[in-house]
Amino acid sequence: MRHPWKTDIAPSSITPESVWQGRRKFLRSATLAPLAVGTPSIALATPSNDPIGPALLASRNAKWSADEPANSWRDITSYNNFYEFGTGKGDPEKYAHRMQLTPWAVKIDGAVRNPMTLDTDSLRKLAPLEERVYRLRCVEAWSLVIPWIGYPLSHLLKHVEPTEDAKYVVFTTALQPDSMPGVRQPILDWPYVEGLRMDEAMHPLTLLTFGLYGHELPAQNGAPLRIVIPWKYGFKSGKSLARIHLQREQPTTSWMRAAPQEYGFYANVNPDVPHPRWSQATERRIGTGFFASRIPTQPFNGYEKDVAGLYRGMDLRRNF
Ligand SMILES: Nc1nc2c(c(=O)[nH]1)N[C@H]1C(S)=C(S)[C@@H](COP(=O)(O)O)O[C@H]1N2
Ligand SMILES: [Mo]
Repeated sequence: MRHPWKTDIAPSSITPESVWQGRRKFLRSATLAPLAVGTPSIALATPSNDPIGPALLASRNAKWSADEPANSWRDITSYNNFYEFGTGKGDPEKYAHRMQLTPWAVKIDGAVRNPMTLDTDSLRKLAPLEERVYRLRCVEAWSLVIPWIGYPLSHLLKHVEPTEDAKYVVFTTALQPDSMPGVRQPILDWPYVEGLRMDEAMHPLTLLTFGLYGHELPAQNGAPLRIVIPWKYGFKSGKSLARIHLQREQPTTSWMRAAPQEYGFYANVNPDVPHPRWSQATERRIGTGFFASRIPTQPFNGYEKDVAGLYRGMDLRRNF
């Protein structure tokens, strides 16, 4: 099936550097053709479309990968939300490299038998890395398809041995006022805080993420590690994690605190429940050009059969 938003070729099951390199060469030589047949012109031939940064390799997990072409490296790393660095889509690419990434420590504590503080390397080595192509649907009604690299958060949570009191997981992300121009503005109550119910956090789709496209995460995508929950609006997927805290009570997240009528705790992608100020029925796939048609948004962002069971019996209009 051809998608009008096709901007890359589905990677093979294993994606060593050389494979990506070869694929990009192919794309560069292939970019002249689409213009001739009238499909949208996409900025694939720019040097900045080459992945940069240290390599991070992983085998493709086909079971948990979307059968759709991924967005280009350029799209994924230049159109970002990371309000600590400003509210413009280009601000994270411009400023996030100022973040101090070493040393980095994530504190995992609260309702666990084995609290610990781990550096990036120890966290990365805790379980085998997988490449997973996930759709990312922003609450602003645009979307990307991203080949992430990581492992299910459940591996880390089991490692710290949750107690009976562990009903919710709270993610607190990094706060570095000296390198984050955005936190001088009171847009959110910094640091950025997100959360999941324990069963959501333990779900095999919930990915502790260290890289994308065969490379370590660029700063603007949440280096050195972030969480990715593909069936929820993008704001649930906190970047640059500093603390993972397990507790009995449902936390108040940054977006709930800022606008409780607009952003709920669950934030499952739902085309039938509009945001108070706009529809969620369709989305714009980034990289397809301004005149490309919008595509229908799927319940739970297309992961309905995998996750709908988590919400059986819940009123999803009330628990938005
Ligand atoms: N710490 C932090 N995490 C964040 C955000 C943010 O502003 N700060 N923005 C969120 C939003 S709204 C989205 S859509 C995704 C975007 O992830 P991406 O830029 O890697 O595509 O990150 C989420 N994680
Ligand atoms: Mo978002």
